[in-house]
Amino acid sequence: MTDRFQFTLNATDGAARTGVIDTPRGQIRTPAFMPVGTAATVKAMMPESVRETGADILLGNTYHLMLRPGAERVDRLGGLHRFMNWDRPILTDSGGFQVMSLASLRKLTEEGVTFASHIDGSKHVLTPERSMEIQRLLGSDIVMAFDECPALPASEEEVANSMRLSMRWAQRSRDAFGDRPGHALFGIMQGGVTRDLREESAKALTGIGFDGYAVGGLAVGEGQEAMFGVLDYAPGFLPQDKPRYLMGVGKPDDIVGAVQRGIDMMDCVLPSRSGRTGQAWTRRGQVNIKNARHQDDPRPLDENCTCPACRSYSRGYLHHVFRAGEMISGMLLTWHNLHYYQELMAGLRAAIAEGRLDGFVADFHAARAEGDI
Ligand code: PRF
Ligand code: ZN
Repeated sequence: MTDRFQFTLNATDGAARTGVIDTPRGQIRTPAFMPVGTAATVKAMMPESVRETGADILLGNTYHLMLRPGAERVDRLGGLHRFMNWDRPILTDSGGFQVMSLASLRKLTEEGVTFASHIDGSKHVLTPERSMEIQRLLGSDIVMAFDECPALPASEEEVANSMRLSMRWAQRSRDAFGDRPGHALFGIMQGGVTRDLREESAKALTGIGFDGYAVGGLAVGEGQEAMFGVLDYAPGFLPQDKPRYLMGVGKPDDIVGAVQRGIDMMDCVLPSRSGRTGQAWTRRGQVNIKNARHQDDPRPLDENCTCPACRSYSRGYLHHVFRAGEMISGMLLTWHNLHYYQELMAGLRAAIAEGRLDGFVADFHAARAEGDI
């Protein structure tokens, strides 16, 4: 175990990379998928079970935890790792993106953003300095710079002004974070779908200097083709020797495409959220367990999956507990979905290490084209 934060690149295949991030709380194998534990829990999962699916790191949220139960309270209770009983690495998002999508009465200034809580309407302020303080109180291992992300489509001028504000906030985040051995600070690239703005943003961030770099501002309404268009060049603007994190992505085919284009880390609520709404993700695509075609089906969701839902339960049972509104429905489907996502990441890592990513991706798409059996 290391007392430092360090990224080691082990192999590349085309633009794709595989490696390891060493942290004092353990290793993160890349490409990595981070399950989302917004409110200090990956919903419907025990932390031990999340680990069993193969996750090396979770994502937590500044915005939610500052509102409830409060960052100072989490600190008094021993920090986020102890609070939620997850002793491995945690990355925390910085809050600005969630303010824009969840809070009301938002007011954006050079200083930061004021807003009303989506929980009780109480008034709050987030600045780069306060976001760094909250993420320190939580005990986050990977801290995200405070940024702003415009919803697309937006005018190029809006995207440029927003990106430049985020770059000034990135400098303030860097200054406020200071020097914290064993903890990392990641900068966040913005710039929408405009190549020049992405390049300008990358230059600003690399000039400041971060431990890792996120590609923000994607998967916000532009569609997969436009997102891949940006990912064809944006990772290339970032340093080879630092991790690259694509924020809030995505569906399995988004993940595969992003990894092919040089992304090392991702997070998304999709596998956990869709597990609670009766959607399963398998090698053969999406399965809606609500559908009546499953009610007499004795087969598992996926006969090749080794997760508890597939080892011990039929589609007929999974259909029944969903229809009956039983809690085990969300538990089993979330477990399966997280297991499937982590197995996909393990498959991508092995394929890159062995120089056979193209074949792996071809098989991935072929299995999905066959459809659910
Ligand atoms: N910035 C931050 N968090 C994010 C995003 C961003 O641009 C996105 C965009 N997909 C998801 N989460 N701070
Ligand atoms: Zn399964």
